[in-house]
Amino acid sequence: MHYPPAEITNAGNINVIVPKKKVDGRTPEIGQRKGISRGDIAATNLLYNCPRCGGTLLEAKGIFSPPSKLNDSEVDFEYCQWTIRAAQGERIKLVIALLDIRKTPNCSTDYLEIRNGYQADSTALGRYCEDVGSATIIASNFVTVKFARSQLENNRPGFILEYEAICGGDIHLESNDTYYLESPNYPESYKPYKQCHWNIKAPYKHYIVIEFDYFELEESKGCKNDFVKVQEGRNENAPIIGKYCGKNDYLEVASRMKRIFLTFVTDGSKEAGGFSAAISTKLIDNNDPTS
Ligand SMILES: [Ca+2]
Repeated sequence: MHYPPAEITNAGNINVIVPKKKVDGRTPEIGQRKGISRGDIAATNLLYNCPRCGGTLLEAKGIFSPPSKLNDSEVDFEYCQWTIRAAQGERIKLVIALLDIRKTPNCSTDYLEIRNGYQADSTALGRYCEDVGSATIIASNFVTVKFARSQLENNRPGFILEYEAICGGDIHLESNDTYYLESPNYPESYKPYKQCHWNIKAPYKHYIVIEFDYFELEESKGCKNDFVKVQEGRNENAPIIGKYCGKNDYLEVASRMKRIFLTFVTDGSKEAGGFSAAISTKLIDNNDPTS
């Protein structure tokens, strides 16, 4: 809805469209005040009972499968292709929850194929035509999923594939290394409901310095909404060095030892530009009383 709620009514206090059903005793917000609706294909592919032969999936997570029957009973072959996209800096985790495809030598005619990227010659992560159990595949932020089957096998379900955009990971630095880390989707705004953890490790007798040359997160009391948390150690139980939010023109955080556990969390409303940081290692100087 791109008009004010009462734009085309003859009484200014009456809304044009009002939901009939109340949720928790309140009239729910609709239209632009609620947000942008999901793309049709992305939305329908999230459902088992409304599968499509191909499409673009932009949701942060979802589950999809091909139609249970061939689209056209006259054709003797069906070929479907989906692309899954996540934000820059994220990776896509795929889980083959079910695979039921006719087995052919080298999976030549009937198969599920997963590729990193979107070009035909991009790296194939796997081609499957027999049960692989619950296989998990980690890909880049752009994945192509191809499915081919012959008409004779149209009573088989094909596959059920779950996907999720994930962030974080391990960063192992050598002496004098610099690693550039950005919030997912940077330089665009980060997305709501993100939780990323990075395990940063420096070599023996080194400590870690994180220089944020750009830092802008939603400002909130106690940084309870969106925040970056830096901890001295290898997991979320480690001592906290600092928790940061809002806008910082220049922020530098250093550890005393060789490990940092870095967390980036966002809540459901108000996003900002995120962060861009250079992470480097420095030799611990035993003569320096602060080290
Ligand atoms: Ca937020």
